[in-house]
Amino acid sequence: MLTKLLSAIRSLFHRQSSGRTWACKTLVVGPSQPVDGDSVACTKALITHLRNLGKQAFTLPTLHSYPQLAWILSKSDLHQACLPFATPELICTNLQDVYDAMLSQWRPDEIVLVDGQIDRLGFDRRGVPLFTIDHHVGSGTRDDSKAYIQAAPSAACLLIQRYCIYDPVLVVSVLSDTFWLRRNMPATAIDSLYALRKHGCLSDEALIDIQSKLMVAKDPDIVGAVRSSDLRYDRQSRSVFAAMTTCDHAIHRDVVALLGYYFHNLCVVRGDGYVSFTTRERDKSVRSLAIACGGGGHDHSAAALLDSMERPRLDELCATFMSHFACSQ
Ligand SMILES: [Mn+2]
Repeated sequence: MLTKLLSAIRSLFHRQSSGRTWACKTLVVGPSQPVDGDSVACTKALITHLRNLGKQAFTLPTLHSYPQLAWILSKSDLHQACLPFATPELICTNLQDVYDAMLSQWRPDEIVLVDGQIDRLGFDRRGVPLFTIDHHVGSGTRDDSKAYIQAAPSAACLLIQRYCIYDPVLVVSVLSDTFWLRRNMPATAIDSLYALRKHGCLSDEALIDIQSKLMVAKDPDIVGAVRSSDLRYDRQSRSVFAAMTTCDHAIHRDVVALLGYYFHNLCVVRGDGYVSFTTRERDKSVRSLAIACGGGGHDHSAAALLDSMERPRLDELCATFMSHFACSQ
């Protein structure tokens, strides 16, 4: 009885304390890398939410983007001081230059970083305070004045469940990070989709529309990229190692998706050294592989940036990766 009462009080307190006092002027950004459906859609939803509260909110251009996400952010989401630095796709080459130019005209009270942590911000804040909302819990969970970091299917689920932000664009986040409700806490993700639905933000038409925007025709260069990769695989352990020659982010992501149809365990190195690890083995984790290369991530999906793309380094990485899964049969 007492336990029940305590838990009811705790839950009431939690609900009361989850309301956050947002700053008057907020810069909302995702991590500099990777830019994905979760970070972009959360950025958009948070900007809209803050503006609806009568506050000023902007974001910066990103270092890259994907065509299927191009409809989410528009010029009006950027401060006008940033526009000369951004392409029509709202991409820039140097976040620091854009940020500094913005500061000369508009200084935010706070930066809110969604879907990544401070080491991924990608620019010097010049003393502006930072608040982080993230669902990557490799370095632990947090709930204090500087960060809200809890396990969740996507950062959007934290915006929905904790901050009561209901925006249909957050469906993009949920679908992206759960691989369309296939992985990464997919049933938990349904709670967030249901919350959107309950608050009148998710109609059948909206869900169909968002899914069709996310489904773009595949680039035939994906096939070429696989063919020109240094491809090594082990049928026994269902693992594939691929070192790509291209640095193209979209091609890399689609090569990972394509190889995922044939293999359970993937290590795919992009031409610039960015390496992603994924596994479908329930009892295996790739996080330690990424951490060993200076990166991090989730149990079933993690990434790092290699210090070298020289042959011996790739051989070493391939050997480590293959042996990690060698006994998984
Ligand atoms: Mn995410």
